[in-house]
Amino acid sequence: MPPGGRDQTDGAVKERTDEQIKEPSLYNVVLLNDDYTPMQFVVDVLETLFQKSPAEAYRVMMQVHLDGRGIAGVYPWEVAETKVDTLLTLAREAGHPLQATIEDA
Ligand code: TYC
Repeated sequence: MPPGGRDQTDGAVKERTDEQIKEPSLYNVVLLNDDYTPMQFVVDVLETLFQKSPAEAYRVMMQVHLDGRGIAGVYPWEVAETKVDTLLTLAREAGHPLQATIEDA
């Protein structure tokens, strides 16, 4: 029987007892500073794409502006990838050089 599979004991359903549920690994979406992307554009994407409040979006944008980088959000891998794809597409379409990376959380 494969791990976690069922057997045929008297028609009873056996509970899985030999495997633990694993939470998905999490990844930081990290925004990088540049000299050209307007502050308001960064605040807007933090609000719309990363569901930040206006105050939190401004705080994260200023952290990136002053420190060079900052965490926009923490997600499972495929969500983080999609967020970065969307972010880069929005930035490119608006003509801004905004960049982001994914790192282990
Ligand atoms: N440094 C940019 C400016 O002065 C603002 C900025 C903030 C750009 C955050 C990118 O990820 C960024 N207009």
